[in-house]
Amino acid sequence: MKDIITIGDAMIAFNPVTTGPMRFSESFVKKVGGAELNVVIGCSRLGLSTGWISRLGNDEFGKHIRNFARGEGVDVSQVELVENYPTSLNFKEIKEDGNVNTFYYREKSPVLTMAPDSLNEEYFRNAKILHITGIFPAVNTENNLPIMKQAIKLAKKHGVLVSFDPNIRLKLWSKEEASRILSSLLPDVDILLAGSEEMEIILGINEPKAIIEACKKFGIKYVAIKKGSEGSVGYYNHEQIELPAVKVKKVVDTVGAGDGFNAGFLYGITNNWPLEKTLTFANTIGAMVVGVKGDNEGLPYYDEVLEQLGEKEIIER
Ligand code: KDG
Repeated sequence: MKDIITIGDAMIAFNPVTTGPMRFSESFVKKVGGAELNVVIGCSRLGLSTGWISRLGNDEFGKHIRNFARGEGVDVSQVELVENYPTSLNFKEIKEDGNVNTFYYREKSPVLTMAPDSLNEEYFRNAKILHITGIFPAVNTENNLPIMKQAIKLAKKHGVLVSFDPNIRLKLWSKEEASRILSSLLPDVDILLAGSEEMEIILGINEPKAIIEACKKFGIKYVAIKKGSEGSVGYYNHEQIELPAVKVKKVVDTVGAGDGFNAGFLYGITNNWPLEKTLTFANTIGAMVVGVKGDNEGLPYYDEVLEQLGEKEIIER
């Protein structure tokens, strides 16, 4: 039985060695990225059992990503390497303040070789939570939306909770398209992990209280509204809590912070934690991720979160 399974495109992320405009970046370090994969890597480091459904090119980059995910303890039995579709790439431009501009090369993503009947029903039968994001349908709506709908159908059939992060990437689709497609998924969502600006795009509201009211109407049981440096708001079991962001010494790279938050929130739900404990844990992980360069390098192990929370002594040498 897997705690969390996910579906998504992953890519080689080329991180610049220097900050500033990418046209002047001469050296890049080869890393791995992909929002859905980052979340299951984060969950896996915390101690959950995870699995990833995807396709990668049958090339050096694809082999590297599959090995990397496997090394992080993510089950890759549902990841196939395919011919003629090169592994997706993402070149990053990192600004002085840690904010990031991304340049995708993923028009012919290997996930385009998937179809709804590529999904293995047994995999869903043996999972507790399916985590999906708006990136997968944004990569190619025509091909990927039916796959996502089939994944949701299988999850519902087998009592698997559906966790959803809109992850709106405006380099992949327009606000109008994102709103139209992603709002149509909300009635099937059990756990919503969204940025307040994303909900503004999807539902036209960004005030957490109003978002939570709207979520209740959709039947969404667990809600986390991520507000970046302003903290987050959580809702479940009839309780709503707002917490400020955890202070960060130096922001190095903001990419992956939302995925880290998601991993922490899903960890709390999986362990039936009370809301405040879950939200504190998730906020702490989000803050830890921005202090490290890379999409998933900053995702902490469980003990590291406890150290950060002051619940475990730090022994450095
Ligand atoms: O959430 C982090 C992701 O954005 C990053 O790893 C790359 O998946 C990615 C994307 O599509 O931007």
